[in-house]
Amino acid sequence: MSQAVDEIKIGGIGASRKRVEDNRFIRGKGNYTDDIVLPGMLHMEILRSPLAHARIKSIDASKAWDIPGVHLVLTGEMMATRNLAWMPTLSYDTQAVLATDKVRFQGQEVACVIADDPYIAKDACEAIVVDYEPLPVIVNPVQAVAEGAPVIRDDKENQPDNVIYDWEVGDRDGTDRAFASADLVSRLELHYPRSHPSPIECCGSIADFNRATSKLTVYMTTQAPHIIRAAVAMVAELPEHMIRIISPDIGGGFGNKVPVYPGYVCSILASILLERPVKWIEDKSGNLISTGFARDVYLKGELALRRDGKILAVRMHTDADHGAFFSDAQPSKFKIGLMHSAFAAYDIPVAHLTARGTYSNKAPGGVAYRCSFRVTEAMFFQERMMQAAADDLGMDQAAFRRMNFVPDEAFPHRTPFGFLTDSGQYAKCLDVGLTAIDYENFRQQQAEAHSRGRLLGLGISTMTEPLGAGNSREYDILGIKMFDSAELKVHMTGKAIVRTGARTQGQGHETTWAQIVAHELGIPAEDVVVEEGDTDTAPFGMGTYASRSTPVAGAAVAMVSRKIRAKARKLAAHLLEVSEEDIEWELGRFYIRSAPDRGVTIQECAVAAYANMPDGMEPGLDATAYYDPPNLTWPFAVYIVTVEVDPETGVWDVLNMVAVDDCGVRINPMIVEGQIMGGLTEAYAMSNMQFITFDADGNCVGANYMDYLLPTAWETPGFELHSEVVTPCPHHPIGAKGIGECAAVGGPAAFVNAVLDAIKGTGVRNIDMPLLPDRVWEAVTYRRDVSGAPPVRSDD
Ligand code: MCN
Ligand code: CUM
Repeated sequence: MSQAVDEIKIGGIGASRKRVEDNRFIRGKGNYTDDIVLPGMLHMEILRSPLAHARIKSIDASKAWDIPGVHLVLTGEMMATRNLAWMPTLSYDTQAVLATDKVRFQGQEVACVIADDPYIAKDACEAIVVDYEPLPVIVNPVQAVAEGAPVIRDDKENQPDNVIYDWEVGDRDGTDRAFASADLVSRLELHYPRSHPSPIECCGSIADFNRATSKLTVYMTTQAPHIIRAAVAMVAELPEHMIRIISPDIGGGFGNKVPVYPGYVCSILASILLERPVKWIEDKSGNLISTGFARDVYLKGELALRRDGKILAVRMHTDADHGAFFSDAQPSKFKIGLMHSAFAAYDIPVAHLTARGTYSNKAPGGVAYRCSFRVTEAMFFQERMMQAAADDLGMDQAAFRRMNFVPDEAFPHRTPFGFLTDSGQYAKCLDVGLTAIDYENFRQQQAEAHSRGRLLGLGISTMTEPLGAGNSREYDILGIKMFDSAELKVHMTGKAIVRTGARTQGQGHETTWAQIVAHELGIPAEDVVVEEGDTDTAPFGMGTYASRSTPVAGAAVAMVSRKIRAKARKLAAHLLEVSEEDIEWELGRFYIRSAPDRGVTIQECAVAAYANMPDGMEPGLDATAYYDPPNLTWPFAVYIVTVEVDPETGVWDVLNMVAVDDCGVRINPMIVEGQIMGGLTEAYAMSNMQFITFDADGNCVGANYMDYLLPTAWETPGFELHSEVVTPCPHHPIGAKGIGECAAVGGPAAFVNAVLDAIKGTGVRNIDMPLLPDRVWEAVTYRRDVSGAPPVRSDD
């Protein structure tokens, strides 16, 4: 009889183990960057530009220097003397650290003050006099390429205009031919607005340079500590072993904490100059106005259709507004990130995408906010186009999607843009969703309600998205290949510590990595601590974003556990006095094949590794694994929403929302559900209330929580989650796919499609997000599309 330990009881894979990190978080015992106090620490504040585009004629900081308690005032001019006024971006552009020649967006960093406390520093910032000469402002791509537009990046040689790139992918001629043979062409144009991650904790850093040891330690809010170390080594020209980046507890990242911000750089330089620790903690408005934004992409899309509903080809053009600096933090060689992952769920013979990127007088950023490098806009465009096409064909929404899905037996499937999707059961997921929402019944209710003047609508979004960069063949950041790592040390008592190159920000890695160890070794999860985020102790890895932790670092945790198991097997053979070939494994225990009662536990093997190893064996039981995934993982999701729209006010309410997610094997089902609910809440926010926009002068609308709306539990609708469909990832050691972003990526289209379905009779094809009541009202009342593109009127 088997004596294996019970996997669920020890908190292995499939156990909804409570999050161990919450023990400290709910007791107020988290350790965030702002909680850290170092002896002799000074405080830094940033002076930001009030104007979106202006030449700097002069900066007079003399009054700031005179304020008691001020230790240093940094300006662009001083940074320039150290070659630090500009820094390289992850997209091979340059970005101003502190402005020298011009300011290029409202909120741009102009100067920093370092003082005894943050209040003195803030007052001193206000004492700095900057003489600006205003310049014409650009807030959208049309203005950026207009005749006579001011050149925003006149600092760059070979930059005669505001175009950053013109890029294309796919088969242009083949697509043209398919369009020529189509029965029908469906077209859609829309804008995905700027949105913002808005984690509870803003960005911040404490730089601590020790002249005696030459070591620089930086505590900071980063999702990718090792990448920051590499960047600091390059920019500050310090050797790597003299740089230690520590990312303590993070109060939410959502992509906001991937980029390198001027505040980090300035605090580091200030600490080097002053030889004291310097803390910078961003305030909320500073975060909203200047931090790495997301989206701001315009789409022109076309589907070539056969009369029976078969999609023959896709043509897309996107215009991306990147703001003042091209600083997309994305690791692909594709200029527009993974935009061309669009339509991966559908079996489409041929496609072509053109993309143009332009500068504007807006904060830089581009790919943050719960998205794998523009997958969010890709899937939104896809699912909005799918709805428009089904309507143009007069076909049922669900049937149109189903007939075009990649069928189960077609995997691995090469998409028309060249991605290789791994596995899935798309039609089955859709069926689960349709049953859950009671589709046929709702369509009847909808028709009845319509006859009485009530507007009910149903929106569907079905998509697969690429999560988990890289593989190293195709993905790199500044030349560093995308892979990840895990180190596992099993102590003599059989307790263990696992460290990875990822960095949790709320996703629960401290809980789930221990579950993978439990699954592989039978060591109870509670006997395994997880540590991440310190470059002096963690193995080299690329950090947490793009839902890559489970696909890459999580895979490394499984692989390193297997290395440990291989060594433990040798120890077991020694302890049992048989040869290794006679040994079998069951969870938590090795035994002799011919005598199953005679066995040793993994804990007994651990003791032996330190106390009773065979002659010639290296003592100890620890190992490191680097994992280079063969492919991205491709989870699939179905989101279905029903709404009622009030035509008198434009207000819409969610009646029901159903989510069917297939992310392969779920390590911790409860955490996965938490990820989905959080993502759906953000999807609801983006579709309903949340955006950052600009008036014609480049003033940012949305730089405070009066304008930038966050949904609370009160506004957020209920979600019904389904986990019936599990298609293991064929190339992942435990069959898991990423889940962290699916709901935020696929969710928005379901909400928007539902509202447009409710007002279908009006002939309106598009209302740009967020679907604020006044926009919906305008669409219904005047029977016209409503654009959300900036500039907005400043009194809006
Ligand atoms: N998980 C699982 N089974 C799976 C897949 C994942 O149990 N099949 C678990 C993982 O072990 C992990 C969590 O779910 O604990 C998320 O895993 P994964 O999908 O690998 O995503 P990452 O850990 O890489 O997290 C990144 C992702 C991104 S890119 C954004 S943005 C986002 C998101 O996570 N930011 C978040 N979710 C967030 N959740 C919180 N609370 N805070 C953020 O900042
Ligand atoms: Cu683009 S947000 Mo997440 O990948 O950190």
